[in-house]
Amino acid sequence: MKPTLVLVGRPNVGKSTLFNRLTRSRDALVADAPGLTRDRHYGHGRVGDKPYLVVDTGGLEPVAKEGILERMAQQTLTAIAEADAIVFLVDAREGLTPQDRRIAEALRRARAPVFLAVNKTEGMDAPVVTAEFHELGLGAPYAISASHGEGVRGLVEAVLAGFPAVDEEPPARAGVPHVAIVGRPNAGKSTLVNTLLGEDRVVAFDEPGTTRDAIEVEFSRGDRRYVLVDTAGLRRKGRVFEAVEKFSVVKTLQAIERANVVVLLLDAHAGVSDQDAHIAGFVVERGRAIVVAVNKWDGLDGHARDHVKRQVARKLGFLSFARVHYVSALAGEGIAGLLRSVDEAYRAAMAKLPTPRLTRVLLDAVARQPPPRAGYSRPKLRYAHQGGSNPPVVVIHGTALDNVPDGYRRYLEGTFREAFGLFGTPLAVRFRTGRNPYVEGRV
Ligand SMILES: Nc1nc2c(ncn2[C@@H]2O[C@H](COP(=O)(O)OP(=O)(O)OP(=O)(O)O)[C@@H](O)[C@H]2O)c(=O)[nH]1
Ligand SMILES: [Mg+2]
Repeated sequence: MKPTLVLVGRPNVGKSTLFNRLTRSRDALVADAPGLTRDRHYGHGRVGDKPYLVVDTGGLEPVAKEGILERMAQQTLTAIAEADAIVFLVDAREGLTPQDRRIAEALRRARAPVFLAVNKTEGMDAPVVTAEFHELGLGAPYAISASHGEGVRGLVEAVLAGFPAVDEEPPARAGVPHVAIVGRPNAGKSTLVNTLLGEDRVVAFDEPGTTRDAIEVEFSRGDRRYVLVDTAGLRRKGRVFEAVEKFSVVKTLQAIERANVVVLLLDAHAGVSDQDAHIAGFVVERGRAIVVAVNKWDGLDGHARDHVKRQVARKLGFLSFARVHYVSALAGEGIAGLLRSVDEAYRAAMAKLPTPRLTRVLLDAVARQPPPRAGYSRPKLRYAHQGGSNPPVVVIHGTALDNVPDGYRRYLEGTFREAFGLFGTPLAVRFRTGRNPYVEGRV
């Protein structure tokens, strides 16, 4: 299991800047969905063969200006408690502040190792600017510049030194979808879990040793089997499990990592929050299949329902490929349809796309609408093959493909989706240019 790094520090020290640097990835899977929020707080990165997750706590619940620590958001405290490593950011230009001292005090009780990073040190003498921060008692400070990228790699390598290299693949247990139910506190995750498990008398197993207190529960509906991946709500109670509502960003991200399909549960009464959108963005970034379930639908009048539907369309517009279900977890309404969409999304995520058919679909699409000319050359798309599953990756081969605009790629994506009936999963379309002697010959 990949480690989760949690970035903490008072406002304005550079957490978001560091976050962006840690999660900037040249081969992001499907990160270009239009409308995907730019302002991200949950991300994924890797250094060498060590992948990691990152949480920017600056994005969790607002922190009151006064008494920062006393009021440090509950979600931030939970993230600190559940982190695998903590990066505590301070500001070299401001120097050591009383707020820094209080945060350091709280971090000393954390289970995970803390790495103290002194930011904004570009053009400064590292030993001099970091000197005063030794007294925080959190070990030797790392001098970095998040905005200039200085010292960041060294910091991350130190943070990851204690963690093994791990495999990136989502779980694949022969045809049994791993499903994570995620959503904000009180969205009704536990009710949904209880509804799903309750009718089944729970054939449950946990896998001690694989991850710390990770719980996975198998259940079935008709002849379909599923594995429910815990997001911190499941508790063993004798021979059965019960679900309690709890929210943890870290566990949510880890559950998404271990799932093939994610059910994003929204609370119809609360509407679509920024945090819902951030979680959805992370699901897409990680390429997992997704089904949206809007819960507590029973209690709403027509006007309120319209309002929620508009919100879903506006704030989750980047999930245009995902099914949306309006359900009542409590009454068990809409659950059968929801599971059908989970099945559909799983099938799409795992679909086998044969090269001859992919290529035919590609060439038909090009014939209907050729890619625009760019400079001297017109991109030439020759054939396509499947480069991966969950999410499906379509690799297109040809020449001058660096010049294919994003809009055209989305056109192809839509064409493949339609041709292969791929609903509920992100789909990555990548271009691979063969050697082009004409282009390479030009200086
Ligand atoms: N000189 C310098 N400025 C930086 C560096 N990193 C961040 N900044 C600047 O510091 C300011 C705050 O950066 P953010 O990344 O937004 O800080 P933050 O910790 O996310 O702030 P909150 O989310 O409000 O808590 C911005 O103006 C950044 O451009 C750095 O390495 N050097
Ligand atoms: Mg920030």
